[in-house]
Amino acid sequence: MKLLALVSLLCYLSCRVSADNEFKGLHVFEFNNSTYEVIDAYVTWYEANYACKLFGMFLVSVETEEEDAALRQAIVDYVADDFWTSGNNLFDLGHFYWDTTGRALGPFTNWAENHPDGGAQNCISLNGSFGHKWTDRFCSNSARFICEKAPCS
Ligand SMILES: [Ca+2]
Repeated sequence: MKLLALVSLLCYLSCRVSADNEFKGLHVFEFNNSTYEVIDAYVTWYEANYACKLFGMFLVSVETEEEDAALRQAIVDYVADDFWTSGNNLFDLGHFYWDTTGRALGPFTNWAENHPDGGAQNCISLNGSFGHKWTDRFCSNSARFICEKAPCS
């Protein structure tokens, strides 16, 4: 049953890709042997997570200050937009981790002031309202997103 649901979701997403080109890349760039694609679509965290996998990539994980700076530079023109990362605490409330690597955040983090501010905001975005520093948001909110393909992923 779970597999059926997953296949349905993948078909749904791939249809959206081909139907109206909703998932077009805004910007592709490389940094430290990873390739990144900034995607021009407003979707939930869950949709973003699957969409990156459709592209043979993963939702971005931000492990170093240098990577964070490269990402923020890539989206500097999109001051009004949030971009989903793979960061979430869906399965261990209170403890954020990168979905792609399964590793806890840190040691580097770049939370916006007064964040994370908790509640049921379980997914991390690079938030345009805070210079694309990190905020916890409701995973069901819509945001743009960034996919990453690391050499060993
Ligand atoms: Ca990364």
